[in-house]
Amino acid sequence: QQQPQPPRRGAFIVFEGIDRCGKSTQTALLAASLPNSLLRRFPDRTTKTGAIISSYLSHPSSSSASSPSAAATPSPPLPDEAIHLLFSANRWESAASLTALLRAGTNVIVDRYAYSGAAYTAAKGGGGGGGGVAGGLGLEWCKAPDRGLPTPDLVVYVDVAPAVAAARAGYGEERYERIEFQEKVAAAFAELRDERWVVVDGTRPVEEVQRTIEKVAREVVAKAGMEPLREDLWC
Ligand code: DGP
Ligand code: NA
Ligand code: NA
Repeated sequence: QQQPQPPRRGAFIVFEGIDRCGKSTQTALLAASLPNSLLRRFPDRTTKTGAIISSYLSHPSSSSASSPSAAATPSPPLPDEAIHLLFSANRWESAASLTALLRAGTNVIVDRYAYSGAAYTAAKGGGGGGGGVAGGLGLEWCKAPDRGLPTPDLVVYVDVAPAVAAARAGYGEERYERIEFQEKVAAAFAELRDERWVVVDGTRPVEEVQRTIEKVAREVVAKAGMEPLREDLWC
């Protein structure tokens, strides 16, 4: 008599891109069309680290402590290094549950991951990280805290020029939404690209982008069950 087979593992699909590239629309469409899938996003603003991150993002600069409504003993602004580690911690908080879902056979789609983590902080450190800076906010320093996270099977990079994204509704509401900064983020993303990335043109019509992504995602889902799940991002 045959033992029941363990479920095929699910595929781990990450979406990345600059602000207002259309990722959130596309992750939702893929989650709706891909069987047995679930959508998560980072930062996960529902956890304790997420609440600090959300407050940080909603302030245009670090001057919130000087607002009239601030407490008598305002907390000092978060240094770039500290908020970087909180974003990473926010991903580590979910790592075990993501892994469990994948092992149970669920396809996990995430809106942003460690690539955003490295790209957004490296952009503060003076560019795309190509300068070979090892310390400070250089790209290698930025990647370090996320090393060893679950490794995606596919990274969908939704490519939109910063000037095009800036013309979209709602732009400028959050801290990082400035064109010059987004140019640096895009340059840092380009440094992070590897063989698991697929770049899609985010300026095409929504349904066309969706079809392109769904086709690639279905191929990756079909193959994912044949490879072990890796927990060795950037190792
Ligand atoms: P979103 O909810 O996808 O719009 O992301 C919020 C903002 O935070 C967006 O500007 C991208 C940025 N972001 C996402 N993840 C990280 C991260 O790990 N580190 C930093 N510094 N910024 C991040
Ligand atoms: Na945003
Ligand atoms: Na978004």
